[in-house]
Amino acid sequence: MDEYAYDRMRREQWLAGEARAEGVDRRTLLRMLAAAGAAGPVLSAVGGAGVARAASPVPGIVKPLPAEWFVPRGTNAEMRWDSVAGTGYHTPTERFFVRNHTSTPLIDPAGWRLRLTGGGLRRGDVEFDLAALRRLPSTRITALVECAGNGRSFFHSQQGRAVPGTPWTLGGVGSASWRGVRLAELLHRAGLRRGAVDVMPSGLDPEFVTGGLSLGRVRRPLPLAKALDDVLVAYEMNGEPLTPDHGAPVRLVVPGWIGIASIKWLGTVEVSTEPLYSPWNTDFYRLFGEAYPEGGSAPIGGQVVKSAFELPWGATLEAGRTHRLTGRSWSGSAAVREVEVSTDGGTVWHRAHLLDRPRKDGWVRWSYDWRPERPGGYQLRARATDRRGNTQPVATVHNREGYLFDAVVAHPVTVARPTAGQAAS
Ligand SMILES: Nc1nc2c(c(=O)[nH]1)N[C@H]1C(S)=C(S)[C@@H](COP(=O)(O)O)O[C@H]1N2
Ligand SMILES: [Mo]
Repeated sequence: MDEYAYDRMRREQWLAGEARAEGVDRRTLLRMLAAAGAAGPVLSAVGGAGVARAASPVPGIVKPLPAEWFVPRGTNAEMRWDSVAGTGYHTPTERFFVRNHTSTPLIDPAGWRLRLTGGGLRRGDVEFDLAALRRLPSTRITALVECAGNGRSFFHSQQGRAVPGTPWTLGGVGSASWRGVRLAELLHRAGLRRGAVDVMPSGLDPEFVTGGLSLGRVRRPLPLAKALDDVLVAYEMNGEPLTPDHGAPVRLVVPGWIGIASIKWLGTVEVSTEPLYSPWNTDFYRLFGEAYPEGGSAPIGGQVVKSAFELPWGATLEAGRTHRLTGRSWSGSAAVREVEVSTDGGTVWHRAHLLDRPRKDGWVRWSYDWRPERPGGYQLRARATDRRGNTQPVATVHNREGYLFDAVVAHPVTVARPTAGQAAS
């Protein structure tokens, strides 16, 4: 099921009055879309009624955010790539990036219910509590969660054009193992009506307020075909119950789709016989700019190819020694086929050694041994290619919101003369 084609179709249906936009009235949304087309992203300002937790560098996030592991970014926390070498294939939960539109709610698991509702159900509403969910057949999957804006800051720092929105470097992504019940299982148990077309999961976090308007709960429709395919209603992350910041007690995991699809703190799932539309459909995830049509591109689809070094920005390395450089590469559409590293500004590329068997919905760890002889400043580059032939370009075509940065990132390091005491080693 193609996310891109789906969102474009729903948007056209909505503009033609054939899809329902629940929660926000049509005039308001049209006004916001017009503003988005003219003046920058609508969803960058954050209001919301969450509890501010003063001790945290990011009010609204519950878990500790040590400065060695995270960079605070507004209501979000970015994972530091220089902190994850040697942490294993999956991102440890305590190091996983957090993207909150408002703030993390604390939900009592005993009182929590998931309600399936809507005209697309044959026998009316159905509720599951956590115990009921845990009694159902469970599935474990590996999937990345990656924010659509991951890499955004490089539009400015590397390509010279500022873009608004959260200035992620490359740490708006994580890999985890997820356990839960397939959404298909719940939908079949609830009983689907033949005319059901869309599924709208909705979060229990505070309503999202921007420009004085509440857009309601964070929610984003999925086509029934995707919902019945590989979507997981997850209650475990990396073998433990979900933690508050990552959606406890239950979140959705939508493999291969941008992070916003994986609704946290899942409360209701509406099953509709009408096409559904929400502010989190890709009107706010479209590409604007001189390379795109006047009203913006069609909505963006899956994630692109990226690579990151597990190395501090501006690291100092000693000359005349071999350094094992490590990193990870991933792609939204296929397994990574190859990773190359350049240490000379992108002229000569060397094949990196892949440490994992490449897989779809996961990243691959790699290493490259580098022995710099001459002291000075260098830029390290890693470039991945996936099995569909998607590769990382020298530059990403500019788009105003800074989505889908896929260009090779130049990672600066300094090579220093060996200090006297170490020269003999
Ligand atoms: N209910 C709810 N779900 C949500 C969000 C949110 O703010 N509220 N943020 C979304 C976005 S934009 C992303 S990128 C992912 C981030 O998941 P994480 O915080 O577990 O890393 O959650 C998604 N699910
Ligand atoms: Mo996101």
